[in-house]
Amino acid sequence: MDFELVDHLVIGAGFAGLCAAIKLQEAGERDFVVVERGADVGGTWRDNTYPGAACDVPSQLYSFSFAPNPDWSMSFSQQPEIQAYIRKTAEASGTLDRFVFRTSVDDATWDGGAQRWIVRTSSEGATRTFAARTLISGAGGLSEPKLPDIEGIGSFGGELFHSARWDHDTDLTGKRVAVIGTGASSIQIVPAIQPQVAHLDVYQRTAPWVMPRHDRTYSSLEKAALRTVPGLQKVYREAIYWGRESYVLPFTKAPQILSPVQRIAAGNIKKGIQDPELRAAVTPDFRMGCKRILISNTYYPALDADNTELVTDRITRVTETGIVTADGTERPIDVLIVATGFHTTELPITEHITGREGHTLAAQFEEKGMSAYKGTTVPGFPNLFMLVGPNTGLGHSSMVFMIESQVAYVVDAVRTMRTHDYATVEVSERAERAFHADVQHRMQPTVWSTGGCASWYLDKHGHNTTLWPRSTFAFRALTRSFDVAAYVVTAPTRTTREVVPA
Ligand code: N01
Repeated sequence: MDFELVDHLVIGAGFAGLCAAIKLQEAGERDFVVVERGADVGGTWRDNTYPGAACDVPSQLYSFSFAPNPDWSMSFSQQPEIQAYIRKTAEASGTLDRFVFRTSVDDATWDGGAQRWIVRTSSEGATRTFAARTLISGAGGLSEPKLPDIEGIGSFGGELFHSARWDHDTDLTGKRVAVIGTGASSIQIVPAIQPQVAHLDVYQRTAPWVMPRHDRTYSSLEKAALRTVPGLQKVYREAIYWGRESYVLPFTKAPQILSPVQRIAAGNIKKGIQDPELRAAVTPDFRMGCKRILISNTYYPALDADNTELVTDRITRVTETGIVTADGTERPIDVLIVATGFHTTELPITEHITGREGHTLAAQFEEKGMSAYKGTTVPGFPNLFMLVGPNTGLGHSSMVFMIESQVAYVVDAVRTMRTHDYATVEVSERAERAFHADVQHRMQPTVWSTGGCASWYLDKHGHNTTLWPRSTFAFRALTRSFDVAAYVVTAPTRTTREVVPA
């Protein structure tokens, strides 16, 4: 078998993988490859092209601190603009020649003898195998669409697609359309397609809290000022950052503080919907913040439109021509859009990564619960670094901030390995357990645990394995430098020429 020796193999070319590539290069690491199954950079922003797709975190913060963009057209950017930003940043970084597109990671197996990850990839039938010193996963938490397990869904005869795999060849004009789900994706899709379709059924299992969206277009003067006034963009970004950070206390320690905000969301319902029955149907029965707080000025009016019906009866099955609910009603449709979210608590990439003891990361997570030291490293998986790993998600601020923090940690780990000639670094079981216990302890008073809802933040045991229960600056402080004392390190045992498949 031919191996391609590389120092670092990065999985995924979204915000996380791209950030890793840029920062590795800046640190003088030249020998790395980024493997991406899609045809372009962008990750979730490349894949989610549904009508109305936009960010609900302000653009100034939802961008790299090292690649500020004074030209955002709006305070909350639309998907095409974010995707263009990611592409432009990738081009400007000079790292794109290290990216291998349309290539999937089939499996990555730790070879203890060679002290390398043996990574098999495939691209349209052709395979390549890399032997990498470190494996950096930027595969993301929102990459694998989750289809609802509803009886008969496979027999539906019309067009059916997931929100993250939008079928742009399907013209919705004049059609009867159903959307299943009322999460962040759905509340953007519904108002975008409602004026176009003949009839729209929105299937709601749980009503979300939806705040007004304070979006606005930046004037040319503002953009010019951001471009030319020294330090202005940084100060602006900081102000947005601290505004967002003010949510940490209510989310994590004192959810009752959110009561006035919840009243604003209740006002948004009143403003957007005239029908009292519909108002009652969309009013959540859990505390705000328990599920992601959504923002929209157009969702409620779209639900209130004459051609829309909100269906709250449980779906029992899908037929060839429609959807049947528990009350026996069948609503005929031409197109079925499932906006039912992603595999978040199982992280699909973990099924493809096999560690030191011969089991997959998925199996370890299944047995011990999904957890990683500082959201990044896992015992039994030497030289593996996860970006956007367990308990790094946010309910209030920008994931790009978390990604930059984690990447700084990983790059410092790589630097430490070079400086001290460590062949492997593996977090100790003790350090990881202590970290996990602290995270879960802090999770207890949070609104995600006490707010009275079921959410994708929680795994099947009710543990929150997805969100970070502290401030983002606390996370940044924890990841500022690589704390080698928490790791078991080994010296090189072989030369790189002696790689042998496991
Ligand atoms: O998915 P979701 P999403 N039958 O999991 C319902 C990010 N994002 O794609 O609440 C019927 O939030 C489910 O019901 P319930 C963001 O992090 C960001 O909308 O579980 N319904 C829910 O209503 C977000 O959190 C932006 O009872 C079923 C919906 O489907 C994450 O992506 C924009 C069902 C799923 O909601 C995911 O958002 C968009 C079933 N069998 C997304 N299964 C930004 O703006 C599920 N549901 C940054």
